[in-house]
Amino acid sequence: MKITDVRTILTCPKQNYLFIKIMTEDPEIYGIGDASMNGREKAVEDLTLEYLRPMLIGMDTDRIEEIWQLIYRGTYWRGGNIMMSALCGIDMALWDIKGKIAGLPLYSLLGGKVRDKVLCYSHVLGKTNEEKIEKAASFVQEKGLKVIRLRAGLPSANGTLNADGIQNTPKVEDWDPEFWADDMINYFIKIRQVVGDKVGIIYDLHERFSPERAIYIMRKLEPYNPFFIEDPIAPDCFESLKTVREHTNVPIAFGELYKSRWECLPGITNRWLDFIRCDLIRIGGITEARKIGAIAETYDVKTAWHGPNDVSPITHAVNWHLNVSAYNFGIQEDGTVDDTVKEVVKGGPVYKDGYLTMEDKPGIGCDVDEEAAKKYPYKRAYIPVCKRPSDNSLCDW
Ligand code: GCO
Ligand code: MG
Repeated sequence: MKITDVRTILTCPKQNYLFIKIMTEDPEIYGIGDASMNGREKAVEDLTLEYLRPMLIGMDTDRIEEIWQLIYRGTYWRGGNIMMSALCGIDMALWDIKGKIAGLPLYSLLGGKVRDKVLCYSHVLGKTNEEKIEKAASFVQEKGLKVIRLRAGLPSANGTLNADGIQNTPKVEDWDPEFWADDMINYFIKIRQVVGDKVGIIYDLHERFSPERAIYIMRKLEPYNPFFIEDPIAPDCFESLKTVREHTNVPIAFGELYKSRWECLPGITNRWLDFIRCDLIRIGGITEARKIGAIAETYDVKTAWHGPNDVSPITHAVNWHLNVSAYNFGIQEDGTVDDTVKEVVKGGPVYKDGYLTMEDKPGIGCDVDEEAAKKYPYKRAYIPVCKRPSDNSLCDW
């Protein structure tokens, strides 16, 4: 089947999302992929329409690997967040088309199911620590979550991420990695006391600490049995990850900022991490996730694909298909999907008692209501920045 058009849908139902829609010779068969990149959506859209669309029209939708390589290698410059996001949108849309033509759900194209449902975790959010402690308890007792996720940061910072108006500059959060490390440790311990020993607790340190501070925190948390500590340090220096690994035995999850298989390699092949948790949109989609997943399986590393609210239900659905069909699946982050988002994007995984399930449909199993999307126009928004209140210096958010 030939590609007849490549279109974009940019919309902001609560968060900005960029979707890529690939049309074929058969008006009934099209594919939709997610190319959302928080804070840079327009750049991805421009690359898609100006440079990728003209070269894709007329190509065969079946040749996903060839198209992936053409965009990745054929660009010559390689990778980068903007290009990999556009590549992901196209890659997902092509897998969606392949599934629709075959009449099979994506997981079936990936080899079929090895499990029936997907263990997941949700974010404990709140404006105060008391509110978060209450939320953690209700997640476990009422929602039946087996694993919950905390994040390092001041409670007052919750809510700075939303695209709640057109912004001209990033919002600023107070943060001081040197000063607040002990508060972060005490917060984790309090939550452990409230939820008991059987509940898994994930702690997202969100690249906020130096290796030395990360080790300090992780060693203090060892007796409290974290499910894993996520992104304790910034991803730029591989030796730092090695140092952290050598000084603590807490399971480590890493990689939501990685942009390729090659960035994942040192952490996986040296076993400096236990869970690889790339964002599918950053790494170029399903085609690349399969390869990273297979390398991880080879080295006894599990997957925990990135799945916050700022990736759309389409990516959540793709994560689900990968998870049910991969032996080395570890756990899935489950971003709560807002009702306005559900009005625009139809389908996606459904939560019940700590697990995610999905109805069988050909392809990825999601669609975008374009009329609904038009009701929520794009709003420029930035990822916030962190500054130390003491001297106004910037640190990792
Ligand atoms: C997570 C992440 C996200 C990021 C967000 C940035 O683990 O879910 O750290 O919440 O902050 O994706 O846009
Ligand atoms: Mg994270």
